[in-house]
Amino acid sequence: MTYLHNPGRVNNSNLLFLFRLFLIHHKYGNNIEIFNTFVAVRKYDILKKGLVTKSTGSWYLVKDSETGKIVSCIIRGKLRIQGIKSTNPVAVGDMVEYGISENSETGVIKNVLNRKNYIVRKSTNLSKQTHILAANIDQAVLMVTIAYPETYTIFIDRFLITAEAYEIPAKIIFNKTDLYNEKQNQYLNELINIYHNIGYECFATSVKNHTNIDKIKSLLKNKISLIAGNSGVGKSSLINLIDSGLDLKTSEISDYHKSGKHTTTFAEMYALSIGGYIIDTPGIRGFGLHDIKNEELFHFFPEIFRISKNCKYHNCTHVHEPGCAIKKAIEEGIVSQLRYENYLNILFDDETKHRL
Ligand SMILES: Nc1nc2c(ncn2[C@@H]2O[C@H](COP(=O)(O)OP(=O)(O)OP(=O)(O)O)[C@@H](O)[C@H]2O)c(=O)[nH]1
Ligand SMILES: [Mg+2]
Ligand SMILES: [Zn+2]
Repeated sequence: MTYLHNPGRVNNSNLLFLFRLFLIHHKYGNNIEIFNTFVAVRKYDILKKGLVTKSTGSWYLVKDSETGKIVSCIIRGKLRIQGIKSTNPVAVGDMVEYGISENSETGVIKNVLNRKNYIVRKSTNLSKQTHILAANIDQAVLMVTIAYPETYTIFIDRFLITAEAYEIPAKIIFNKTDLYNEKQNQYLNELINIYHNIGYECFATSVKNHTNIDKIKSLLKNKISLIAGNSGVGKSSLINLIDSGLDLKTSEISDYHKSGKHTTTFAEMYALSIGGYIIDTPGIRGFGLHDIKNEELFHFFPEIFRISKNCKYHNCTHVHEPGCAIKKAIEEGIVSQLRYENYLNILFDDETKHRL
């Protein structure tokens, strides 16, 4: 196509640059700081490494790997990462390369380095796009409550499936034990028994009465942990108690709905004085299970997976097949009925599979 070589035409890369300037202007308005940053980075291409500690979708806080200084950054252009279709290209916990000019306060993220792992939650829209909650984490801690608000076990199981799928060790904290009546305590013990037997470490805490907080401190020490759970279960309150230097916003749950108010709105990573980092996340309703095929779902229920080797058919889905070892294990009380019901619910619930 000869016209591309016409010397009178505007150079393509300059056009692209101008177009990007236009987009930046459209997104951030007349912010001269961002304009300068954008132009300078393009010119000098100085790249530094840093850790993303906060992401709002349009702004990011990056902790410089060398100086430890926190720099606020924007993204330049489109970042394509490991073929994941996600609504957010950069997540808390990501290691990034960013550029910043000498006299600027704002940097530009240019690359996201390879992720060790990541955990996703369902997107707010109905598309199959995922939202990455956090990346490069050592463990995922799920905080749940038997009441005020009640966390449903299907939510717990979806979280555990997600963690299994991404090979991230998962732990469960049952909080607000100070509020439980006898019946609720009985249910608490039942659940702890079920999840502990599968191999998940469980903790029963009261942030209010400081019960078992020392155990949580040892759990979090020197690790990068994600803390997730429904709104109002006490995630931010726990972090405040563990590290009195942090002062995260918390709020009473609504009496009427007995549910949280989504006080934490963006995932943010905090350095703990005991060593390690914790990522506080907004209360979420569910976790995405996008990549999991129905016939593979049981792989992410470790107790079902272990026993499935004894099923008569190697491709047994543990629903109707004769000679199913899982059915037998449920009768014998080795596999919990509750877990199996959640397995079936997730297996057959196509509608909520990507959305719950
Ligand atoms: N009784 C009792 N209340 C608690 C406990 N832990 C937290 N709370 C209260 O529960 C409410 C919600 O706590 P938050 O820490 O804001 O909850 P969150 O999980 O961070 O909620 P989101 O940020 O909305 O996701 C606050 O009023 C806390 O004081 C507990 O162990 N016992
Ligand atoms: Mg919170
Ligand atoms: Zn089977």
